[in-house]
Amino acid sequence: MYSIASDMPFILADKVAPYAWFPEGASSFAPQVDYLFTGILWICILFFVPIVIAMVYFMWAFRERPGYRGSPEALHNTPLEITWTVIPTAIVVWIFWEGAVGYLDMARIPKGTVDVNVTAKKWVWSFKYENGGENSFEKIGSVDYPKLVLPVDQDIKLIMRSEDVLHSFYIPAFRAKRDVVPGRYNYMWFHTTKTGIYDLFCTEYCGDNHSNMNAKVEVVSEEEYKKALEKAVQEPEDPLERGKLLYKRLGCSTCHYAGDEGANGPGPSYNGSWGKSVPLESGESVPFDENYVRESILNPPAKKRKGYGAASPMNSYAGRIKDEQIDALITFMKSLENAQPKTGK
Ligand code: HEC
Ligand SMILES: [Cu+2]
Repeated sequence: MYSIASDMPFILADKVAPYAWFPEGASSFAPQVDYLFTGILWICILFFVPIVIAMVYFMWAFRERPGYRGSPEALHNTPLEITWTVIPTAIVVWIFWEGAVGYLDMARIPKGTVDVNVTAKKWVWSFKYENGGENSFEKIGSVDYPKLVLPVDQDIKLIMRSEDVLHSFYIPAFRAKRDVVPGRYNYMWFHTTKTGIYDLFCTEYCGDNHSNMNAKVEVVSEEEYKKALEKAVQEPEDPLERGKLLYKRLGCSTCHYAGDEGANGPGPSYNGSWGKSVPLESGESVPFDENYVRESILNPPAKKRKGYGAASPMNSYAGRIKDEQIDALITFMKSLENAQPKTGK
């Protein structure tokens, strides 16, 4: 399992804004969101405190005691009632107005954006750039994060879809959040204002390893972005390197432990599997070889491994994976023939 917990300080520390508990803003939405959030927070405080003080005072002043008789009927005070109707109404209208303006700004996608395709699946984010290249990964601590590279001072449009269940795309530093839905595209946009590395979270509970469905967004200069795009195009020639990359890029690592990385479940570890005999739900056994791996990738329910089969969350990769990519993954699994199972778990 990824040890996200040990990397938590990295995620939470750094850049905490003076108020609003958001990280320091890095998109053009940030000032507006922070302004409204802080405004509403202060309105709440300015109402809450006097109301509670008055409440406690009235409890004491009008308590029942010998010789005290309260008013037999509710009293009426027109100026007071007008005041406490008009002021809150004005405040609510202001909140609505600010909220609506901000919402429209986020909903209206400008022309001339840098477009990135975002795909969510259990439990990995993947990013495809305009030139067809896909994202790389960045190791921080013990965790390999998918990394989305974006140019600074640009309007960015994300075209988002999910391959399985509902996910939600959230970059706190950009104050940008949107659901990612299977069976349709969802769009969002933002304008990057600052270079740096930012957190990206899935904020829709999407199954066992939801809490590991994180990524990093790196905002870089225009030149660095061009370089990153060139690098993003190719998959490595070397089949083993290619297999290692695909293992992460295709999300296998979110369910299968391999080498010394990846999640410890719900899928079996590849370590030491190659060439062994695999017991199936059906009672038969099959050798862990090329054909078994291929079938497991293209049609996972065909041969269910004993003890894993009942509620297997593995989706078929048919139509999403090329034969050479399967070959590369096989090379990767072969290289783990003598790898040790994960210890200490
Ligand atoms: C959402 C979790 C998940 C993802 C993602 C996933 N798998 Fe699996 N995989 C499983 C589970 C659970 C099983 C065991 C049940 C079964 O056989 O269907 C399994 C079984 C397998 C098997 C059979 C292994 C054995 O020991 O019997 C292979 C091979 C495999 N997966 C390869 C892959 C590859 C390659 C990828 C990425 C392209 C991948 N899986 C992505 C969950 C996943
Ligand atoms: Cu998710």
